[in-house]
Amino acid sequence: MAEYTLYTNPMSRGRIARWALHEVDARYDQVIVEYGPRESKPAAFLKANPMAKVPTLVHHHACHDHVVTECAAICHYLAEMHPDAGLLPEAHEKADYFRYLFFVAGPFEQASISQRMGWSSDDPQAQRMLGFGSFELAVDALETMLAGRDYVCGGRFTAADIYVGAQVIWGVDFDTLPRRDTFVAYAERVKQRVAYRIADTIDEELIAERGPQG
Ligand SMILES: N[C@@H](CCC(=O)N[C@@H](CS)C(=O)NCC(=O)O)C(=O)O
Repeated sequence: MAEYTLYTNPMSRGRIARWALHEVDARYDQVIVEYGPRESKPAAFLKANPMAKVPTLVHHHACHDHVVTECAAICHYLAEMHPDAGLLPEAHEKADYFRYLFFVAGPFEQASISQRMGWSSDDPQAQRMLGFGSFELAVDALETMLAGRDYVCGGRFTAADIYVGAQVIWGVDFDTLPRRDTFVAYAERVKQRVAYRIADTIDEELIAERGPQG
């Protein structure tokens, strides 16, 4: 058995977890989980993740199985489990690392999804309660945070760039983010990662093999 089992679907956020697995050069088995009713999904997957969401990562570690869900957590967990990959932040990088990782996984993702669903409010009181304020505020904040630096922590790629990078790549490629120079340049930069290209190719080939259902 490989060290990890990745429950994923090629048309899902599971692509982020696959990218992270390749960044740390981990051995993993994949289980493709089809979209559909809960009852149609593998029992082991449902047991591992009561949310029935992909990606779900199971780490077969020293006679125990450890389940990790949430893409951002998976990126950081793999960086912790494989420190030689050099994806963990140094002490002086930790503030940016955790700030950006949590900002993008929380408020920024909520802002993007809300925008896609057409959920927004101009009411200042509602915006005070919403963790992301408004889509425009979250996008402007991310642009300011990424401006003038190559990566989340400055000049060096870390595990935070897998998650933040995937969100920005998605936003630029699918026009869910405004095409601002900072976003386009950052997306192009992180796409140059060898691990990104390997993982992306695997998922694109799976989509091609599987046909329109992805
Ligand atoms: N917050 C989760 C979101 C996971 C998620 O929503 N996954 C979607 C695919 S991108 C899913 O599994 N949808 C299938 C379903 O809900 O039945 C993460 O970041 O990993």
